[in-house]
Amino acid sequence: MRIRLINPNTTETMTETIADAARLVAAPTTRIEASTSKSGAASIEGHYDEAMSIIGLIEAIRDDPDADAYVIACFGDPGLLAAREFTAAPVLGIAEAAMHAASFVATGFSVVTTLERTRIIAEHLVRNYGMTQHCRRVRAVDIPVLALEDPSSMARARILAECEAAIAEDSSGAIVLGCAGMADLTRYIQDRLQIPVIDGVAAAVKFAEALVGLGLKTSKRGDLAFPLPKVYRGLTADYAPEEPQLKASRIR
Ligand code: 2AL
Repeated sequence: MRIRLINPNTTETMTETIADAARLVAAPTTRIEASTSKSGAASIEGHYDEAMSIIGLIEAIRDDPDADAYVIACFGDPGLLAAREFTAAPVLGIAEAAMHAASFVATGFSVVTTLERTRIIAEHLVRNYGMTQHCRRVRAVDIPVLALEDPSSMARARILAECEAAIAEDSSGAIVLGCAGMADLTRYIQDRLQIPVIDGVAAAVKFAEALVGLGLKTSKRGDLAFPLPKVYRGLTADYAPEEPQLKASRIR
């Protein structure tokens, strides 16, 4: 099977980190094809960045209409429901996948994310995903997304310290890493904490494999039906939903 892994921010180096984490857990028969968004912000750290990333995300799906599944590799899960409307193939968001994985291995988990403002966005996601019973607390380390790649930010040590505080203060049995750019820290932190540490990129890839293996696609009955064809104007004109017959002729 083939999974299209989309980094909805425009930073190539982060896509490489994400793709490495995905390939580490993918089955030998799964091909991971990673893409970096062609438009939008260098890092996604707020509602505006998220909104601006969605066209690039949809473009990445449109450029590869035959993937068996898609993964949105940003912890805000930007455009998740829009993407599920746009394609029938399963679409996984890393926050939703990570929180579900955590709920399978612990009765309570903490999320450790980047900035205070993304911490608040992650709290919204906890509520939207019905995870309030499972998520004990969302924490931020106050490190911008792109600084995760900069050794002088001491990101590894600061994230580890926040995870230790989560165990001590939140009584959490598992940690969810709250940024795709933390994907390469999973093993390091888990080895030190000796509790499950969940990176959403890896979780989303494994859930995508499971859904494809089960033969499940996104329901086209109800709100996730293909978008209704209509005229779009201005900057979005090129993204107007097509007539179903036209779309069917392009998609298997
Ligand atoms: C993210 C992420 O995963 N990628 C990005 O650009 N911003 N999320 C976050 N919570 O910092």
